[in-house]
Parts: sequence; C-alpha cells; structure tokens
Amino acid sequence: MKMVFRWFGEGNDTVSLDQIRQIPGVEGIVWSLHDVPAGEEWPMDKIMAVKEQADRAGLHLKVVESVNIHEDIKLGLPSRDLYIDNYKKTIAKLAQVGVKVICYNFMPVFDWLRTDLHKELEDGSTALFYEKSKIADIDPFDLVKEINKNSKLTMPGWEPERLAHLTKLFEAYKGVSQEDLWANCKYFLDEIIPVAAQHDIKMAIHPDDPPWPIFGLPRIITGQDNIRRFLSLHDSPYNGITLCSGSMGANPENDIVSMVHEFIDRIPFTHIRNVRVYENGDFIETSHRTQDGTVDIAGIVQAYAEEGFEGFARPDHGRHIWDEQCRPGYGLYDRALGIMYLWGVWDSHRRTVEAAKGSVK
Ligand SMILES: [Mn+2]
Repeated sequence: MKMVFRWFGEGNDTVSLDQIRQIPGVEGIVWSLHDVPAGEEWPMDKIMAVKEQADRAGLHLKVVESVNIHEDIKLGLPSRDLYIDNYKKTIAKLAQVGVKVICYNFMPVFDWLRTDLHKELEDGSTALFYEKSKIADIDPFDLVKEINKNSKLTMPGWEPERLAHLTKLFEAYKGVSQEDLWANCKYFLDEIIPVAAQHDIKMAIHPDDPPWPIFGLPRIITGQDNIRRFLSLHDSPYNGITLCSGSMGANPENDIVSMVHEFIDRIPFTHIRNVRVYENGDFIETSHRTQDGTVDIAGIVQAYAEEGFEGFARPDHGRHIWDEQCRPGYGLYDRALGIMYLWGVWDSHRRTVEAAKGSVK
C-alpha cells in the first residue's frame, strides 16, 4: 500500500506540501488542475508547475484526481468525440511527468452530494452529512424553484449562479436511462483505455457518491455487481476502479471486504474512510476508526494486507477537528490521524502475513 494525500494546489488548499511530507509514510500528492474546465486539454505549463512544486517538496505526483469527464460524453452527444480527443491528449501529457493512475467518475451532473458540510458530531467536531429525506423523491426542478425563492435554502453545488446551468443539465438527462449511461461509459472506455495502456496509466473510476440514483439521474457504479459489469465492459488491467469505502459504505448492503478480495487486481487506487449510516438512511462521515462508523475499516485494511495490495491509498475525507479552518472534508489533522490508523492496522497484518510466509519456508 502506497500512501498519498490529496492536495488542491498552491493557493487553493489550507494544507501545505511541507505539512503533507511530515505525515508518516506519505510519498505523493493526489492532484488535479482545478481551474481547467471539464473537457479541455490540460496545458503543459500548468502540469509542469505542479511537478516543480511536488519535486521541491520531495513528493511524487503519480496519482491524478480527477481528469473530469465532460457531460457530453456521459450524455452520448456527437460532440463527445472532441472531448474524448482532448482527454487522450491530456493522458499523453500526464505520462510525461510520471503519472500512473487517473481517477475519474461517471456521475451525471453531481460528482458527490451532501446536504450539510459542517454537521456537528457528539464530540464537537463537524463533518460532511447527507440527509436522505431532503433528497429522496424531490423533483430537482422544484428544488431549483425553492432555492430561487428562498436564498437561505441552499446546498453544496446549488449556489445561485449554478442554478440556471443545473436546470439545463437536468433537461438534457431526461431521456438518458441507466442502460444509455452504461453504453456511453463503454464508448468512453473503448476509446480511452488503449491510449492509457499505451502510456502505462491506469484509469480508475470512482464509485457514485452516494451509491444510488438521485433526482432521477441515472447512476451505475453503485455496488459489487455493477463494478463487475463495469470491469467487463473493457477487460484490461488499465481499466480499474478507485475503491472508495466511504462512497460504497453509505449503502450498508455493500460488502467492501468482499470487493477488495474480488477486484484486487483492478484496484490501482483506493480511498479509505468511514461513515456512520443511520436507520433512516442519513449518513455522516466519521473518524477512520471502525468503531466510530458503520464501515469495517479494520477489516478492509486487513483484506488489503492479506492481498499484498501494491496500489495507492489515501484517507479520503476527515472531520474538522481542533478548530481547523479548511476545505470541507479536507483538513490536515483528521486525515493525518486516519493515516496513522490505516498504517497501524496494515503493519500488524503485514507482520502476520510475513510471519506465515516465513513458517512455510
Ligand atoms: Mn472517495
């Protein structure tokens, strides 16, 4: 397991590269060009600027999250070929600076959804929260109208300036079924994976978050059966997944330990974090410790240790603790604590695995 840490870039993150390099075992950053719109080719000078910053800090930049997919690709519009072409050019450029994994997702409109970014936990810390009843059965057009009427009513990603754009997107997806989305995903993979293979970059799709359809929009990367189907769409070691225990764990029916064992050869990158799921389907992000949530983090890390996982891992989100002012979910403190928990579980199980090997000899 190779530990990495998400960094949003110079001037765009409260956490510095110098802080990141002091977290035990962290060797690289997970990065992106957040100011380049989805669908555009990434400029080489901007890629080089991040490379120089990472080099200076002694961190590698082998994992990119994300190169976002333009909505026209997900919608299957004729204009997708132009955006796919740009994506291929970006892959070739990223290979030049040593990138090995590209994380992306195939979620229509929203790449994640929460209803509250600072919900208070019992200990006074705050964390990202999802209130199911706020989303379930709501017509998105009604929600847009409501938010327009009442400026206090808002949700992350639903800022007034995005509302007009959102309405247009919801219209565009009206005729797109789950099967259409599968077909559009396959079209993308058949174009992209051979190029990724040629450049020795593994593509790693992130599961849908939360892992169920919202607002009538189709979602396909939601559970073990669907991941199996996804991997068979284009059977190549370069077509993999970013197994995210937090996204998958929002549905308690998902058995993530089983997914680790089944898909291990197709997991170049993993996000490990816990969530606590309530009886009514609401969920909140908690500390990484197994007992604090409903996801068996210790069991998941044990599974990776048993499999001798050689891919990249990051702690994903954390709570906001010790009065840290930071991007929601992306503070230094709780993610660093999370990493130490992951290492603790990992090291103890690796010791057992190594000892067992020794006794065979
Ligand atoms: Mn994730």
